[in-house]
Amino acid sequence: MFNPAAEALPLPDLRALQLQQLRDTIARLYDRVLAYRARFGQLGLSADDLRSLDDLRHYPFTRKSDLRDHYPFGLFSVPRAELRRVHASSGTSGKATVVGYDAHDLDVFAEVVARSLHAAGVRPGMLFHNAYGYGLFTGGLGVHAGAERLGAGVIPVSGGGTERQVQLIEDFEPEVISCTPSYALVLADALARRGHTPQTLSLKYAVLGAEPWSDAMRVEVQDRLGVQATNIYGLSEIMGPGVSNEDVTEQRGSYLWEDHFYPEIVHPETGEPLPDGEFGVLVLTSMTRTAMPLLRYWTGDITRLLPGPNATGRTMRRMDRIRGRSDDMIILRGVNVYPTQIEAALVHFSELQPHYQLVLTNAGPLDELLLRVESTRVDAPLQDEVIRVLKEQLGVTLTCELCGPGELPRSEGGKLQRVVDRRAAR
Ligand code: ADP
Ligand code: K
Repeated sequence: MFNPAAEALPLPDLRALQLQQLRDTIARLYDRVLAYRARFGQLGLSADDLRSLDDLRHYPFTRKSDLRDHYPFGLFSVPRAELRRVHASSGTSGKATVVGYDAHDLDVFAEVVARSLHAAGVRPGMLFHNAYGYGLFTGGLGVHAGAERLGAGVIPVSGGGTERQVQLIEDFEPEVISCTPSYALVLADALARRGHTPQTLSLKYAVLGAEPWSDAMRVEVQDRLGVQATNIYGLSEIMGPGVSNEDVTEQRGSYLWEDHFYPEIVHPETGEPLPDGEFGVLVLTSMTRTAMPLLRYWTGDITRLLPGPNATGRTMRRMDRIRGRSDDMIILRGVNVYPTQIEAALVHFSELQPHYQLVLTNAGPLDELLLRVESTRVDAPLQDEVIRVLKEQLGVTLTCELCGPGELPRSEGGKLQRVVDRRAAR
């Protein structure tokens, strides 16, 4: 463990700490964030109404739309001069979801990532090839700071440029790689083309996340890169990567750092809390965040909590892999995008009609997204322009097929299925 005192805190102490921290968070939101004060006021709630952890169910959820409504800094609870970093969720333009960190938040961020990486097998002195994207996306800088905190030597490669990545892996011989699972397979292909086998590669550990993946994919990555791979989970609204991570000795569910993030699983329709072990929407409260704590944030991610004894000595609960989402968000190479964002970007083209379909496939190692859209002009230059604009505005790489008017299915009264998922299970 990176921090045994915290990770193995006796359960009664952990629950008492959570209750105190939740009360402090509610009081802080009431005092400092107008939007929360108004909501609590309407419901007649204050921090004093949280007498047990069970009382949390009476408090309102926070949703992604709340961040958009208060864009950019409306939910922050510190003056802007105290900010030390700002991130924005990937794949969004215009009213992105913006998150802020003060010095204390960055300290906690590095701590939870360091715990995550330690659980993943990373140790001081190892070289760490970080292929998560740097920039507004939390992945690159978040993992970077945590790896440094742990005492690893970080190679800040960022995403893309596969041939260069391969060259750096050959030359620097890192023990650890961190990226999305789909990109790990792209790198495995490229390394194999250069004649590498798992035995000739220096890599020992892979820390993979930012998008859903399966145990079958884990086996493939492990076999082809000669690594042990663990699942890192997180989201910018709560912190970034490192909200939870699997232990490499178990590879069975990601430990949630419950002294900072309070987890609940709720029913996707009713919002009622569900017991440990049942699948539902993961709802998280960031209890120690000072620049932007969020109460009961609706992640949209479907999973379950795995309580009970484990061999690692930690008292914190694990969460299972993400099974899917309660909304229509698509995750493409780690980048989040909603169909409505694509729709909004298409408005710029006078030739395009509001009839479109999004087809997800996975014939190769990566998920691919095909946009089929009706157009009064069907030619290659327009097709390329659509692809370019979507890449520029949303950060997503997709292919485009222009169709003649009337070629795509129309709604027959019910909800039109915009996203057609043709991905095979891995
Ligand atoms: P991140 O930088 O962690 O990807 P974002 O805020 O851009 O943060 O995206 C968060 C979303 O990405 C999560 O709500 C979830 O849907 C998805 N995600 C992150 N990590 C994983 C993971 N390990 N497995 C499945 N989905 C993940
Ligand atoms: K993501």
